[in-house]
Amino acid sequence: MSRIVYVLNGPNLNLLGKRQPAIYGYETLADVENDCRRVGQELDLEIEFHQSNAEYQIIDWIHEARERAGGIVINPAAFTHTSVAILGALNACEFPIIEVHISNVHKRESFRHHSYVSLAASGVIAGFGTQGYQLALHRLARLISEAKA
Ligand code: DHK
Repeated sequence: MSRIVYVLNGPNLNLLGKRQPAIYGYETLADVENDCRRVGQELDLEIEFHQSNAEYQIIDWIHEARERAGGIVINPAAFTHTSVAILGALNACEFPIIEVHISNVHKRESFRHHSYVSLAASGVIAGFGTQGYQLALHRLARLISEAKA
């Protein structure tokens, strides 16, 4: 199985570090990307890291990943709670998908308690801050190696 992993980030995550730091912390998306690249190297994963505020762009990256990747880590941000279209794109993938939320969505407003994306995810990480991305990569590396064995 391919060791390419797409790490996809949804709307407003470009403002990470500046937006509601009490909820999302002070680390920027560039910090998260650096962490993912470092951990990716340790785990022998090739990281494709992207962020967009546009739903169609995230869907296009999922379609691209479908052709060449071994897994996806996705923080769909607000699209988590609204996007049947992103769920449809993820359902078209045959590799493992890990859903990440920086905040503990279950401790927040009730509209954040439902995720369309979870229907396609092998696992969900929420409330571990930006460290959640690193945990997700560790889990994906395990799932990719198991699929190979
Ligand atoms: C990020 C967002 O922007 C919210 O819309 C989600 C998620 C939670 C996060 O915790 O990373 O509800």
